[in-house]
Amino acid sequence: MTITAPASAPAGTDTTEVDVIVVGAGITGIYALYRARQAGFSVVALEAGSGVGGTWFWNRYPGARFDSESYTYAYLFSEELFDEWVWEEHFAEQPEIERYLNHVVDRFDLRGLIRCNCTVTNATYDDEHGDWTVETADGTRLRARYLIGATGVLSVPYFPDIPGRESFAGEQHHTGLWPSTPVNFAGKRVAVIGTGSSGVQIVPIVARTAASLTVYQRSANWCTPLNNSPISAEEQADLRANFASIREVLNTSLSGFLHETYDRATFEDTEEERQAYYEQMWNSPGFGKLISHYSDMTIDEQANAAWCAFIEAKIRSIVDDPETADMLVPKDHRFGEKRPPFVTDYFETFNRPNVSLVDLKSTPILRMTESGIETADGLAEFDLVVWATGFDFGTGALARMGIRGRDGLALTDYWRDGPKTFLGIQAAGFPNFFFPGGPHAAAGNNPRYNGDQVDFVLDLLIHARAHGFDTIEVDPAAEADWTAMIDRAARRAPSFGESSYYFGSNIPGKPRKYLLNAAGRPKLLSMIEEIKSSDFKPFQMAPGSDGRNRG
Ligand code: NA7
Repeated sequence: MTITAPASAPAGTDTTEVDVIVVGAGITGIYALYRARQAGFSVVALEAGSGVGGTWFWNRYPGARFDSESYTYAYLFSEELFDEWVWEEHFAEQPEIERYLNHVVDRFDLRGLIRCNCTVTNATYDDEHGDWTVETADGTRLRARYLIGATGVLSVPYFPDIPGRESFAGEQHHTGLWPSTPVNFAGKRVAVIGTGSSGVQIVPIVARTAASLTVYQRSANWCTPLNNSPISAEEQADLRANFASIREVLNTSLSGFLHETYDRATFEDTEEERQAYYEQMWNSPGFGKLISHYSDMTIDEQANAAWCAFIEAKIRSIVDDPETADMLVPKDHRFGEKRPPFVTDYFETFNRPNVSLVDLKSTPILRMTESGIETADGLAEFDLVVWATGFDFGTGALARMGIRGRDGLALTDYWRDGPKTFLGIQAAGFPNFFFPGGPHAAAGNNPRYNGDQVDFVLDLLIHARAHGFDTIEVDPAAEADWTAMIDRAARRAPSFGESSYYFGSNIPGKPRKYLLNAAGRPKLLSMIEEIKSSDFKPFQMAPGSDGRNRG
């Protein structure tokens, strides 16, 4: 094999050459690093943060937690790891998740291969040698045969372009860039802008100690209870005893969850049976409300409306003030059309005397001033503003890496009208560059399908090495077919509305293209199997001119 990889070369040096560079040390990047090292490739991971964890490093705001069950989101490649890690709650909170990911890094001796505080600014493909040169913000240059961008889909925080944002004299933090030093809300006048999954998680926590909390809501969301609970010793024992069957279900299920699908349609039940089932759904944990629901809930308008009416009644029964309750009922989309947030005490929080809600559709933010936020209703003064305004989803991080492929082609130019990919893994014209966990993969429990993609990328690399090939590049026709399939599947799936960030609609000027894969994980998995049995036919592989990597 080629060269050894010093994990901490001095800034500005030009010495590191490895088989594989992984960008990002989040869940996908850590797994890619593990798999590449295990396969015998020399590998280094570059991470912009000062610690590992990716999403679970940056989103350290109070209340941040999984809404997939902890043990279904965790790694499944090692039964020993699964056995020894004791998750405290069915839906773990950020500090526990960060501890877990650090444990994995140390447990598998990966820390020495990770360079933190290392932001990639440019990555250029060298046509002659068939490898990549990567440059980081401090001027360090590294070379690798293969580049794996494991930069995540929700990793570039979005700040709305509100005039005067910089002039605000108080504290302001984005949920996706939360500081590691404690943020104190006690006795402060706090504003939270945004009511997606992050906003609705932080709101109840802030309300507990803030002098006042004003929630700025542009669109209400169909929030339902997370129904979190501690994992009992008995449940722990069951999880361990059933590792093999849990892994089997997670590796083969539609969207990577343990929740079972339900085969009854909404109006096959009587009104009474239906209300009882809705009540059961309301009290069930997390994504069960999407996966174990009536089979037609997301696809039939009346079925969806019946479930929404049930949630609306719940909101109105929980929230004391009818005007506030009305504002909290979504009017512009159906359940499942956007990514549904799961909450703990969210609606109840609006009964507190220190909490108020502002409807941004009727009174948009005009500007920020030194002392607060101004709408048509006047200026509200704050000590602290929380931006829970989301991310440049899907393509944001890859677009900021300065990637240039064959003949200097910039990825941002190639994707000007939206991403073109094959399996959400590679783009034509960008040989030896892979982006598991990027756009066009699947939808569901992210680590599961991202893991499928990492495994497939490693299969490709191992195949190429075994046959003396140095370059791997997807056939443009295969890429065109996959990209057309993504567009068709998105149009066919009536539950997906263009109001969702899944279409890039939250970022002004971004092309409205579906950024996930509505055909889901089964399509991804069946394609992977087909390709493996065809000896990786959709990929063109060739020896390099220098043969450097063929050891
Ligand atoms: P989301 O789900 O994108 O939510 C962002 C929120 O910010 C949402 O309520 C937006 O309102 C609001 N927003 C966005 N732009 C503005 C402007 N200009 N003014 C006011 N409000 C705005 O991000 P999250 O961080 O909550 O969740 C992201 C993912 O993390 C989530 O899906 C989970 O996977 C975990 P809108 O609804 O667009 O009207």
